[in-house]
Amino acid sequence: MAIAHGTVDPKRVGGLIETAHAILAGLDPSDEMAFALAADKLWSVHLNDQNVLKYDQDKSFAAANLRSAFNQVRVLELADYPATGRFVGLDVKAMRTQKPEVAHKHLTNSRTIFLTLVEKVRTFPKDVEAKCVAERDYEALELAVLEHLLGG
Ligand SMILES: [Mn+2]
Repeated sequence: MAIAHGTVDPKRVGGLIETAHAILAGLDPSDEMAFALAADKLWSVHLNDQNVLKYDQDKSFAAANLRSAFNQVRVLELADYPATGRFVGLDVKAMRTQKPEVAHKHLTNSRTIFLTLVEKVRTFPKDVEAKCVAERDYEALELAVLEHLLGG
């Protein structure tokens, strides 16, 4: 993304960021999405999850790191991503030992959690966020986010 504007035809350069691939590269998925959004180069996302450095797990969205998932949804929501006309995709796969009749649940579970997190982002108290930032009390902000995610 950083060198896109140095190419012959920058408008043809963009990217799709997958949660798990960012984690496997040692990166923070929401930071990468925000960076690409800032350059209007986030052409799509594949939301899923990954538990540390092992094979490309493509776990259900938020299954390994709920906070990271919240952060990803937050950057997409704050950027009004749907207004770009681009799509949020899920790249999740069934666990191999599951019975066929439940092997599709990773899709509906990921969608459910995504939509729940959209509501969590939209209902996070903006006054609390503004106060914490104004006072540079980021520990209070962390606690407020965690309590919000826990339903408090
Ligand atoms: Mn993957």
